[in-house]
Amino acid sequence: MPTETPYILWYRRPAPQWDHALPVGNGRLGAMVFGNTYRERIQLNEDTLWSGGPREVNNPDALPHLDKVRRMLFNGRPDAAIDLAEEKLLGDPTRLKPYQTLGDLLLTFPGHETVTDYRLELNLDTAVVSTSYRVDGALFYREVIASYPDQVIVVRLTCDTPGGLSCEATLYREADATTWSLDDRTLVMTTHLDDGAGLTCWTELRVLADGGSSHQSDDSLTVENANAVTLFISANTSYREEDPRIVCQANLDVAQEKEYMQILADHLADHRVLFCRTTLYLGGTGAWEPSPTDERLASVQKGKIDLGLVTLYFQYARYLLIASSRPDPSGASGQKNGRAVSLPANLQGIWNDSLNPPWNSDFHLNINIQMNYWPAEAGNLSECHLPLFDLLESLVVPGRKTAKEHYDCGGIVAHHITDIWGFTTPGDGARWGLWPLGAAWTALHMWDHFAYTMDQDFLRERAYPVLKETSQFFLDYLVENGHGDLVSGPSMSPENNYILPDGTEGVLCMGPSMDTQIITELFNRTIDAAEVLESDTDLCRRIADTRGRLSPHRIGKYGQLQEWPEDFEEVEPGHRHMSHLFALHPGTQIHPSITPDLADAARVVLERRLAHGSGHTGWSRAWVINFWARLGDGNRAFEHLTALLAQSTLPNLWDLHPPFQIDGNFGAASGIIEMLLQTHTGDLILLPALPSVWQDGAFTGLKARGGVAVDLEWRNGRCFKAGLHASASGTHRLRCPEGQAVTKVTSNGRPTVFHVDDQERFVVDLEAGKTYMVAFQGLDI
Ligand code: FUC
Repeated sequence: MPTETPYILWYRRPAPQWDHALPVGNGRLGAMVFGNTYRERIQLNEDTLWSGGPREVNNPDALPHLDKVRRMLFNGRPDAAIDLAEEKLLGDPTRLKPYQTLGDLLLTFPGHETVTDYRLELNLDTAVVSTSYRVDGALFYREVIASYPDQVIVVRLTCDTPGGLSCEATLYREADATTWSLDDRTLVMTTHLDDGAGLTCWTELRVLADGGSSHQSDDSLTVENANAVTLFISANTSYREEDPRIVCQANLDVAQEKEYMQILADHLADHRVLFCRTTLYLGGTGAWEPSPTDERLASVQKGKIDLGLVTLYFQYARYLLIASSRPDPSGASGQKNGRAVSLPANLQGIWNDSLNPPWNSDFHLNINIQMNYWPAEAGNLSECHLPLFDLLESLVVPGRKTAKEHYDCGGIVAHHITDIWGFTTPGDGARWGLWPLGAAWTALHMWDHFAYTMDQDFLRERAYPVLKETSQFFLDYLVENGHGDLVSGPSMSPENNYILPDGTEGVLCMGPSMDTQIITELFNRTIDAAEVLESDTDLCRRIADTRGRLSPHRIGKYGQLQEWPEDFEEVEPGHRHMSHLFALHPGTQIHPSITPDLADAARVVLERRLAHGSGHTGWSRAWVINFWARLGDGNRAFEHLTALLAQSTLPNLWDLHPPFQIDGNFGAASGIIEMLLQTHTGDLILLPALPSVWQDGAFTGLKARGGVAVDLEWRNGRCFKAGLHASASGTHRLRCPEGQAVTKVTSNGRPTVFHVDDQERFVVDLEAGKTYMVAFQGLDI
């Protein structure tokens, strides 16, 4: 079984368009490398470069109309309700301003129009994009890295012929920017967004040539006949820095003093600490294959099964998370003056080449941002989860204000979209935006971070305050539906429409199932957190009472889990959102062995949606993989994983909505983990949904809740051996594939006591800092 597998994306030609180029990133700075030989374009991003600014968005007209909209919905008038909601209940303004491109680094290499031996590659193990080719026999090699320790992007150019390197460099942005040279090695681009009314940005390029000569023009630098050239780029905006120039230049000063090999070594060490925690092998030759990545993908599109491409795709998602979501390097966290100290991956991660990207490349809170983080903990990248919490904490103050002014409630609320400016009101339009569960769903990620790391300080200082205040909002906000149940609303089942018996179409309603499911999960986790912290007994009693009055799951005429409180028909039965399956995934309320009837009803929803064409967007398909995995159906999960690769994946392995949207990459990686290891029920379930094509395989370093990293090798679909690395002490209950039993648990060669409980789970106490080896019986090899 291969242990060292190179995870490499590679191509025989440059990227013909932006969404085929190869991404690098350090969480804050991003770059897309095309790999052109004559005119190279390296498109740049800085994660705070958003249009717009702080503003008042609450609408004083909303509260006086809230009850009226609720009454209309209770009285079966969703058409009137949406009209009034559209007019009165939205924030003002309703639209977000976009996240924008920083611009391009353009490099011209005279004489490199015709080349041989071309290769463009992204090595996931090293986080280096390289381009190599020959011109008249001379070998040219180009590397691009985005260093987290040094906070710079570095482009390194070499050639095996002394003095063979000549190149012209400039910085370009389509609008709001000016580029000029400071001296023959320094180029600056200043940006002032929104025609001078928005953020300012300082981008600086420094070119260090080994040998040869350097010249400047007004807006470019030229190096001639050098042996090697190193280009350093950094950028900062006024979002966090009073003077972005100072911090940008300080970063460049430090980086420039270092040898390139040292910068690279520091970059590798930093990246590999995160990336190399996890390995995955699903059979065959592993991730490696002698053909280029675009050709492998094309073969999968024609029906070939390429298990190595699946492992590559999985590790690529982990790479993308490392590249687009890192906490502040200073160790600071949370928010400062209302601004998030670090920013999470947005709809495009960190990579955007446009001034006006799809959906503003914003933070969508009605599934997309959460999906970005589904693989964060189980994929052993807890640190990369932290920027999401910085963003959430930046919403606390504005979210309190919106809760008060729009709903007259305590606590925190956010709706379906947000930005870097603390947007918490209903936005876009009532049919998308009037959905007050955005903060609640995101707050559940804070609980998950605790559940995987068992970091009680994090729970006390960061997670619990947010869980508590988010729960407090719902204690005030829920209303009785006339049948004794408490319901949310006006809200919706994102973003689906229903049909009333008289043919009227509705989108808003009182008590959509997803809301109840998220609120239940939120209440559960808030109580769990308070119990761990031994605090707020009275509040928890109130939360538990309220939870007991939430409307129950309902099963409709098709045997399906109902999406709305009434058994309505849907306008689009193949809708991409499957919101009412939240309780199955990522929620924890439905599981085949614990709630079999509800699991059957969830399966009916899934079958019906898929029969009507759902899964057509990448993220929707990714969610489907997770659902099938939770239902224990590995073959169906694999079928949709294959469909995602075949129908919704670009040659650079980015997910397609279409257009490019990164959530599907992360959602599918989560699905792959869910097929191999599930811990959401409290048990540690090994191989819960193994497809028949993954009969032999191994992983290392996937994380289980309770602070355990798990290694597993399986053969013929049966567990062969496992390793458990405990970072926290606790009791764990292992479930093996049907018919298998644990025969022995050892630590340091010494047996560890375990017992089998009445549900045939193998119960073992693990001690923090120790590694345990698990042996299985019933392996037929
Ligand atoms: C949700 C989805 C869309 C898209 C957008 C960014 O609103 O319904 O498909 O992913 O987010």
